[in-house]
Amino acid sequence: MKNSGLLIIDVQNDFCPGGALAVTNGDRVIAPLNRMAASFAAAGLPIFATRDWHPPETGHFQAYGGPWPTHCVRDTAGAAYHPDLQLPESTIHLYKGTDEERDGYSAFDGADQSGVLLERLLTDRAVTRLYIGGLATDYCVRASVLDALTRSLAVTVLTDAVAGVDLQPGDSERSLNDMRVAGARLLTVEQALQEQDPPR
Ligand code: VGL
Ligand code: ZN
Repeated sequence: MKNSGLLIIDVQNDFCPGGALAVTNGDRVIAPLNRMAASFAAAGLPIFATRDWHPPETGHFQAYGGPWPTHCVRDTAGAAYHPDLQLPESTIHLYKGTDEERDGYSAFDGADQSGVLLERLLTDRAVTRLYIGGLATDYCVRASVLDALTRSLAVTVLTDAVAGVDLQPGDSERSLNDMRVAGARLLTVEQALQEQDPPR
């Protein structure tokens, strides 16, 4: 598991049942991610968690010509992590979608509170393998996985720890297939935790 990192994407109130842009069963990702995060923390491995963190006025929102209802406005309850998500003390927190002009789907658009980009945070910790879960399969998870593969990182998508928007039926399935074809492995959290020596 050396050189591995866990990347938890956008497990926020607005993407969970009852939220402004609720993903069907979005909260199903929480228990497997809590399990994975506890295991990574116990092994001393880095954990990164992103929040979609939009300005109140952005071209990302329907009110300003974009595709989405208003969601995850910075510093609002909707943008907070879901209360059941248990992030270890060591978690590195990232903010994404902060620019008014860009959707900022990918975690690689994200930076920590000092503005240090994810790519740099990974390099500093010699992370070459990412385990990725969160919301939503067909947008931010997909974009983040494909960006990670482009940067020559080894990627495992945690299939029981993702859920999708599915604006068109089948979008999540097609996205998972795109990620696999691009080089990602698809494993459940249980399978990932069982592995002794993951391949590069
Ligand atoms: C997301 C739609 C809009 C995501 C973010 O986190 O996947 N989807 N903003
Ligand atoms: Zn968004």
